[in-house]
Amino acid sequence: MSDAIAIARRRLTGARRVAVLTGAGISAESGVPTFRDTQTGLWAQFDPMQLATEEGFRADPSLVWRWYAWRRTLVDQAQPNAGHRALAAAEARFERLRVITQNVDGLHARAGSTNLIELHGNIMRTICLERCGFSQDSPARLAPGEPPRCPRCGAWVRPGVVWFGEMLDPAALDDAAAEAQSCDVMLVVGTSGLVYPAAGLPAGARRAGAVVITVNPEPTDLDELATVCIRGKAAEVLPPLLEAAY
Ligand code: BV8
Ligand code: ZN
Repeated sequence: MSDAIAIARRRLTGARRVAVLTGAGISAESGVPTFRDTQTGLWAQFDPMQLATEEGFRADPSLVWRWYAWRRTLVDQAQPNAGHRALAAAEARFERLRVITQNVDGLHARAGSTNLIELHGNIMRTICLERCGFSQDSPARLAPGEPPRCPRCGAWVRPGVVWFGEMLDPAALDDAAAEAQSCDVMLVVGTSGLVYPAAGLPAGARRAGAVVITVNPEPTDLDELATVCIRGKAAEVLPPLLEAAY
């Protein structure tokens, strides 16, 4: 067990409240391409920052709908990995362990995490573009179309995710910020830490006196905030890091 994992386990010993910020990296070993990797193959010529915006959708609804439909097929075929499962299992070991994810793939919930904040929404949810209130958890049940029409007001429907330039759900964001402020330890797993406001949470935790532990095979700017940096893959690191010794 790497020294870093041993040191991190010691910092977790006695912790009562643990917050875990996750990004696309935790789902990489489940076969879901990371945001930066999404642009492989036929989508390589598209900038995700353009596709994941309301402007991008209104400019070409069919293109953006097909991009999300493609990502949904990848998520459908994916299974939670040992990293997702270790976090779900660790919920019972601490007074509170809360997962704050940027991922829209729903794999934390499928792994059994119940104490979960999906900051950027869920790709399986579909809502009305004009926000008439229509929302549904599986696009499959909508009338065919690229994109389909809102059964309530006839406008386009869109994925129930937070696009760039759009505010996150204030309640979810406040919840996540409060968790960062009150945790003893924040684990930061599989994120490049480039997208705000999510990327600001580890700094908030550190300012509030928490121990920050990063898990990532690559260095990121967040390592500057970290008490312990574990250079490894989520599904390989999280089980030994979180297995019951407490
Ligand atoms: C907003 C859903 C108010 C959609 C997403 C402050 C400063 C600068 C810019 C801003 C700022 N405040 C706001 C902005 C603008 C913008 C922003 O942050 N831009 C960035 C690019 C500079 N933020 C917003 O627009 C937010 N809204 O602020 O509203 C507002 C409104 C108007 C104007 C101003 C303010 C909305 C942000 C949410 C956007 N939606 N997703 C969809 O998925 O389609 S963001 C999306 O990208 C993901 O959810 C995630 O957040 C991000 C990708 O990051 P990661 O998950 O970290 O993935 P990435 O591929 O980058 O990295 C993967 C990492 O994993 C790597 O480090 C890799 O090494 C590692 N890894 C790989 N394999 C493994 C691994 N780790 C462990 N194990 C492995 N096996
Ligand atoms: Zn509608």
